[in-house]
Amino acid sequence: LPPFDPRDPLGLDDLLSPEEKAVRDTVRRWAADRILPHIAEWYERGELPGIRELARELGALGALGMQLKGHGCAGASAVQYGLVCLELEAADSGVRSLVSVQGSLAMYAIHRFGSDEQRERWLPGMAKGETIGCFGLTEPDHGSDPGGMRTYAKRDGGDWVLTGRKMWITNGSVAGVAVVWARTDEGIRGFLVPAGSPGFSAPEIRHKWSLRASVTSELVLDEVRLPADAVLPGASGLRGPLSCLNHARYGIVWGALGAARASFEAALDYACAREQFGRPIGGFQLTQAKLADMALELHKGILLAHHLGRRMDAGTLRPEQVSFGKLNNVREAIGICRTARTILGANGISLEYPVMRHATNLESVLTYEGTVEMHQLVLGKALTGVDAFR
Ligand code: TGC
Ligand code: FAD
Repeated sequence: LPPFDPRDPLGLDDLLSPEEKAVRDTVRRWAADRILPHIAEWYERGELPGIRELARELGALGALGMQLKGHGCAGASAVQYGLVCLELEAADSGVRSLVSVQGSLAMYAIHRFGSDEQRERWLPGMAKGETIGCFGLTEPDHGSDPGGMRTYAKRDGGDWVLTGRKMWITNGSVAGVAVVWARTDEGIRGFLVPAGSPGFSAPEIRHKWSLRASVTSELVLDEVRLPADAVLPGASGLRGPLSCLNHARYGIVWGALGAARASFEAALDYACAREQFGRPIGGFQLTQAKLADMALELHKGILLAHHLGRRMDAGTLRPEQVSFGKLNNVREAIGICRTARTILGANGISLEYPVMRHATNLESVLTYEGTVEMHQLVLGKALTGVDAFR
């Protein structure tokens, strides 16, 4: 029998092809080199310095819009994309967020719903990380209920004129292009708003206690005049943005487990080294119970992510199944991080160790891309046939 590996107790590596392992290992090395040595300092400062350079490096790795085909995108599998999300979030959720929003939200929207001209104009530079994108759906008064959005676009001759506000928008202040969803006379439509458009600004939101190494912004649209071809021709109705969310939520199904894995491994190492009452705390039954339960949920989560990834690659993944994965894996991941924190005792609250940073990051991940409650209601509706949202 192969030996038991505490870092892969179920032997889940066997599920991966050599190519998938190569992608994973490349990104893991990049994160170890470029993110891990600095992340505690960046987190404390509440910044992601060098974000443009990091984006270009991620582009060179093929991580931006990596599942998309053509226009300079890597055309990778869903499982490869998932592995990249996991490795990036094992470093920090902020870096995974940068990649999720760029690839799964902004680029995906343009790739799926854009015209040929829009794809050619934006996607090659975005795949290289030369242009950063953001995705503006949430508003100050409409988060879980984006269908109630107030931002509106009205036609004026051949132009569109956009007015409104978006809130909590990842990458907003550094984006060269914002995908903005707005109400029109024809229902909800998506618009490509280049940075620098008169009337458009993206002030950064400060004083966050989560996702501190991530740029989060407000988008202000004050009669922003755009040409007729700024609208995404293929998207009409809430189905457009929600389709993009399926893709980003799928990445989070994997990503959250990266934060959990890093916290589990920190706790395991600590439990084996730290002594109290004359022996390693990992020798106490209560600590072992915690470690065993953490390992169960971490690796069950990875199995679930694999299953959903194979379904996505086969074209059979349903949105309800994405909700299943996002709800389960983020909720279990934050539980693992919180338990890891208890094993580290006082050190658990220090930025010297990654667990508190991961736990506080996951507070955002629990909320964005659909809160726990939204995914419970999606599943509740699928199970019972009754819509309990309103
Ligand atoms: P409802 O009436 O159910 O649906 C309206 C239309 O949309 C279709 N639809 C979907 N299509 C594709 N994928 C899905 N998952 C879909 N869910 C619904 C539906 O079939 C319908 O189409 P049609 O053609 O019949 O009109 O809509 P509702 O108003 O009842 O809302 C449903 C609900 C609550 C599930 C939805 O609004 C929702 O998911 N709310 C949560 C909002 C959310 O997740 N926001 C995320 C913003 S982006 C973000 O957080 C980025 S953070 C990223 C990072 O930094 O990593
Ligand atoms: P609300 O919708 O006000 O919800 C508050 C609480 O009420 C939640 O617990 C919710 O589950 C509950 N609730 C609401 N309705 C119901 C109901 N019917 N039944 C039961 N409970 C209910 N958005 C973007 O568009 N783009 C981004 O790039 C982006 N990045 C983000 C980055 C960060 C760091 C954060 C924190 C958020 C980001 N968001 C982004 C916004 C995010 O998607 C929203 O915060 C999320 O959808 C929830 O909306 P809300 O905060 O307005 O909460």
